[in-house]
Amino acid sequence: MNAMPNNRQWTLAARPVGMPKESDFALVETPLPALADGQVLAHAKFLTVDPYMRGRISGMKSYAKPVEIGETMVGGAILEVVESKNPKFKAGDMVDVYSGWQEYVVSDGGNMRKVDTNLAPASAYLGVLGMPGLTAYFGLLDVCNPQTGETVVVSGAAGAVGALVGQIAKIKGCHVVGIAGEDDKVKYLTAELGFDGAFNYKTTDNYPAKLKELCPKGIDVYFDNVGGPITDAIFTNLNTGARISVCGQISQYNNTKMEMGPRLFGALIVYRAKVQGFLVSDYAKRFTEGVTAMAGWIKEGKLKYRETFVDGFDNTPKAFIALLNGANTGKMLVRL
Ligand code: NAP
Ligand code: FER
Repeated sequence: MNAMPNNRQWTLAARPVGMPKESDFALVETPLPALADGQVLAHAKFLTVDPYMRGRISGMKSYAKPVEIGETMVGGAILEVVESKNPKFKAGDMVDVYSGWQEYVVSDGGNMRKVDTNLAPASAYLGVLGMPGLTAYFGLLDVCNPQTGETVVVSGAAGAVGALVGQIAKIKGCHVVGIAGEDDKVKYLTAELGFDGAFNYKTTDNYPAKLKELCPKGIDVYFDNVGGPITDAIFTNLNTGARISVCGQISQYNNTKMEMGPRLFGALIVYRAKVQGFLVSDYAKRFTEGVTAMAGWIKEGKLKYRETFVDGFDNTPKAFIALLNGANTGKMLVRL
């Protein structure tokens, strides 16, 4: 047997206050156990950094257990099998594992799912064909049921989830407007992804007026990735029977004090609107349906996706912080 390499892991060193800092994470090196019969050794090729990780390190009570100080950061990854003593896997297989911020995994294979690299490049299974893609698919179609001719607005529109939400809404024949934080992202949405309109929330003063201009028939569906003042503005331009899918609230994740905004629930009465939060994991039984649909649209050229790569395992905390600062277009990934 070959000598086992050392593993390296990014652990949580301190609970961040506000925007996370690199010093909130610590790199540790640990030896790997010798491979036993039935086990697989795999090496990470892509790690995903996602906004929900901010919640996991906050220590607040939520839908999932927090990462404790000293524990390895959680998260999805695509790994390549290096050595296998398990008949179900062979060297070279690409596998999807929820193994977190570490370079190597030794496993009995129970937590490893082979990915089909003939269907899509391996990294796509952390984005368009993975958790963010399924979030877009079910959070839009199941929660909001958008109809042909309706107006759909999505915030966080140039990110992993948002860029897919807008394109799925276009596939469904909707008028689609995206909100993002850079002029290049706004251009990407309208020039490359076929959004009907988009604006930069960082350089636009009057969100309600901009929404009225870009949504002349009012808003039927709002897919909320961000919360805060952008979401407040949506309530000024709703149509009767509007549906709002609350996917994320990233504008609030680094707050050290609860933000107090306008109280807008009156609009829900006036417009008989529905607001629903959801977790992608609520749809676990239907993931195959979602992946099949998304893969089909990619093949037909109806669904495009981008990835922003940060190279090097050592840069994983940097990539996470950059994601929270909006450095990504499409899915933010670490490439090893
Ligand atoms: P993403 O959009 O690829 O990346 C995060 C983006 O958020 C950044 O690129 C940045 O873009 C934007 N952002 C950062 N601070 C902001 C602020 N103060 N106001 C407005 N936008 C801000 O991330 P993602 O993976 O696709 O996730 C998008 C949202 O979906 C997140 O809120 C996440 O928590 C949520 N989510 C929920 C579920 C679920 O099951 N409910 C599953 C997956 C994701 P700009 O340049 O545009 O600012
Ligand atoms: C999950 C449910 C929700 C999950 C991630 C999320 C990694 C993300 C939630 C968010 O960004 O708010 O099972 O698995």
